Amino acid sequence: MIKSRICEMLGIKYPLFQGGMAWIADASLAAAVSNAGGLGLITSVNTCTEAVREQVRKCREMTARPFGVNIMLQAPNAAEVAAMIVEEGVKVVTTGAGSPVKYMQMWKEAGIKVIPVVPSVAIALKMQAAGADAVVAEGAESGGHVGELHTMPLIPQVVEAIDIPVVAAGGICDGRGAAAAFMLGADAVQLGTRFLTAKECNIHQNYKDKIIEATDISTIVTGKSFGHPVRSLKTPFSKTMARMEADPSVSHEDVLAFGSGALKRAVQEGGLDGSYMAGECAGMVKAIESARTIVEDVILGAEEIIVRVYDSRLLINDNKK
Ligand code: TUI
Repeated sequence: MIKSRICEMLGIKYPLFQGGMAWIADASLAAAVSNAGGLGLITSVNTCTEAVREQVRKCREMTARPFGVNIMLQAPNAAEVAAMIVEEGVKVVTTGAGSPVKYMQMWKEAGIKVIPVVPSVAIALKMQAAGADAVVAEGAESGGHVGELHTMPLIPQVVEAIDIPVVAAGGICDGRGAAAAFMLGADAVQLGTRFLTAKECNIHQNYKDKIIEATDISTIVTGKSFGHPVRSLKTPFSKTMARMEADPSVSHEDVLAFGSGALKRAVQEGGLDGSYMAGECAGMVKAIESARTIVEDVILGAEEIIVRVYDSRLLINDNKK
């Protein structure tokens, strides 16, 4: 069975995290992933901090296994959620879209395992020096807010630069991707897009349908020119945003205002004015499945591939004799 030092560190069965997707990752999804042996994560992006607290309490009722909270550091209530997770005795925190250094001491004193999402080697080194327990290195294949580097060159460079465990994210959605990530030196994998169609994922049915209908070229990155690169499904809405961004007569503020609240609308209303954030592997997601089926498919699939590659290498060696 695939195990790594991250399983021991967090007390999880499989080295697999579910991404803490903004507006999406709730107690229902996080508990289902944790119950399946992975690490479920609850997003801090909700109507208010008390709503996040409620999700944490609900998740604790739904699973006895470890789970965590993902804090989106650009959200206005990030500091409040940072304190709330200490009050609630949450054991694992992942962070995104910024540096969590100012919360690190508080979290470490509370015995929380801190796992920042990083888009580069320089930020991974900074997080290790600040006392992070592990990092999630996220390639630009992922959905939502993305960095510049892609997973294939990002993971080995981060693995080489730091000593703490590395969780690979971005473009991983099945056993093949997970096996590749382990080959690159990752200690675990994180999946977001694949969990969008989980039975326990409470997004609008239109969002799930769009993921299942997606092909290899169905995503687009908008907002790069003004420092807010976001990957989402190509829709008339995201294409309009891209056109606005390319139009010199439209200010960046106007583009941002156009996109404001659009992820929440997609998740809750499933309408034409939504931003359907998704990673490049949306084209590989073909069914509504339980979180348990997804977790087992990815981990057992990776295991099968790794064993097959190992066996075939032995075979080549045998043939040489
Ligand atoms: O955060 C994410 N992905 C997200 S956040 C999000 S919410 C949103 N809603 C509406 C519009 C835009 C976003 C949707 N998707 N991924 C983790 C991630 N973190 N990717 C890149 C980073 C990152 C970037 C810079 C982490 C750290 C960093 O700098 C740290 C430093 O030291 O400055």
